[in-house]
Amino acid sequence: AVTAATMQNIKFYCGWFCPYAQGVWTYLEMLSIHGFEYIEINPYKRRDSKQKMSLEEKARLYPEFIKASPLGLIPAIDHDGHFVSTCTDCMKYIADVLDTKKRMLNQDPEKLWQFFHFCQQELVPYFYRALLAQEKNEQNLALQYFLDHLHIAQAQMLEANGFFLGDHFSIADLALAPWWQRLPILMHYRNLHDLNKDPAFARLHSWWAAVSSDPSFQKTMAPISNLIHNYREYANGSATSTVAKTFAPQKYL
Ligand SMILES: N[C@@H](CCC(=O)N[C@@H](CS)C(=O)NCC(=O)O)C(=O)O
Repeated sequence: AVTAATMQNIKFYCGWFCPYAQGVWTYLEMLSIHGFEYIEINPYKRRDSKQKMSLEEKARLYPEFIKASPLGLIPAIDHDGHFVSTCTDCMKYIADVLDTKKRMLNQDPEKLWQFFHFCQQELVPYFYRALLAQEKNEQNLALQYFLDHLHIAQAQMLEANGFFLGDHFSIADLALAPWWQRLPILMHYRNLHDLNKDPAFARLHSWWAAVSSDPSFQKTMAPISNLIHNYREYANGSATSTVAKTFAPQKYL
């Protein structure tokens, strides 16, 4: 069984700015009584940049991290020599192995994972496409798709108020929360209107009120002004990171 003591054997490779890592971090905070080892990794060439660092360079700077994450991406976990990387696999590992009381699941975990994958695979890409696109009409198209997917997301919530499950935080919430927190980035660089004031997103307002008042999630929230600065190379088209390549807008629109 996983006890508080074995939680202490977790090395969590994270980055303060990384939304993929943030969901995993929140989950670990929720389960942890005596803590885990938080290891800050900057996978880019410079501080606050989005310039790709070669794998060789990462392996030289962070040899232990590369063992846990062979592609050199955060988040990653080293649990007593058991290595897990990518946001989804880390979440699954925590849910299966560490969340012994299944605090973040319910009787129907399949529905939660479905929503999780919908957010990760369908919705989140438009956040990046809107930010990465340099042409105005590509930006606007991506923003429109992003809003369409947010509408679908809120329609899928299982209860009328609060978290995805109503009164209970779950993995479903963690798939969307880091990007909703980052909406001001799209407001700053892409003129997105304030969705927190848009009555079309009333269900998500109630959801965000619940998520953003949770102490575990709050621990992981970077100041938005720091995030806006950190994301500027996505917005000005100079980013060379994996995310920038994966969501290069011309490939998708
Ligand atoms: N598909 C990965 C994405 C993770 C990711 O792209 N993380 C970024 C930071 S937000 C990273 O480590 N980038 C380093 C790089 O591009 O080399 C996941 O789901 O975990």
